[in-house]
Amino acid sequence: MNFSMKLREASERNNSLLCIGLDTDLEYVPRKFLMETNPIVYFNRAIIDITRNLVCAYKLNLAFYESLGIPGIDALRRTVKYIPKDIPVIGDAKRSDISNSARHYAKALFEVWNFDAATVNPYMGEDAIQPFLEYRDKTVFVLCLTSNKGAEDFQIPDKLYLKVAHKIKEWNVYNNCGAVVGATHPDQVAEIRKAIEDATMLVPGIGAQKGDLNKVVANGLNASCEGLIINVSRGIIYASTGEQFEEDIVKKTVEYREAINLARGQVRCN
Ligand code: OMP
Repeated sequence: MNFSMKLREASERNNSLLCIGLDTDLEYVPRKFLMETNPIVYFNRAIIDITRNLVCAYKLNLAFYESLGIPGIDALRRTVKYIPKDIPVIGDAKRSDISNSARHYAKALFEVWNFDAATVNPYMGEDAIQPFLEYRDKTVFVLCLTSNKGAEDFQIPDKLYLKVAHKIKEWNVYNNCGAVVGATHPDQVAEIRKAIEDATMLVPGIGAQKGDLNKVVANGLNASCEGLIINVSRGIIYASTGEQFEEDIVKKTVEYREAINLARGQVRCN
């Protein structure tokens, strides 16, 4: 099943546009897992067990795993394997390179790690993205307007993000190209939605980065009231490190899912 179909089914089944970012940092893993040989694996599994009926996707940022060396790589592999097959998994590595190298990055993300989607950087242009797009059953999320302050350096002047958005529309021939847009730019979300039409938008920046959830939902849904994946990482997985961490994480996840659905309910759809 391709990414889009998997996403739609998971989203409908769980009534959710919420993606949990498994950006797991050993420093915040509850003490009870620290006895395990690879605590991140067991913490991630616990999160997946309690949230699998509440999300439309999971996203793993590879930095958190690669930075731990071989145990991190092992944790990445075992976490992706543990996620139920009917929930899409996004590999967030923000890759791209000359096409000969990009082919290998794409192979690693899609064939070795088995991600259903990946994030890529558009700075090197079309031939650096093309090897990812060739995997038609996967989805490629192109950084369009990032959530960080540095977006002001290149992306915002002259509205470079809009140029990227138009390219995403052009590259979305096989319905497998979407945009990453930070929730810290809720007004630009509307402009980008117009430019990419019905393509899927991955929106990080809710929670710890204080993006505007209501505006993002109002401005980011496509004409069918879909096409939006809202990622929360720290705001959920570090909701608590205490004994009751499972309850706290479920509570936070439900809160975010309901807040998104409430905002979605206010939007008139086709
Ligand atoms: P929290 O701020 O903890 O919710 O994490 C946000 C996640 O989204 C991290 O994995 C970031 O690397 C990622 N992200 C952004 O925060 N901003 C962006 O503009 C793009 C991404 C991303 O591509 O996912």
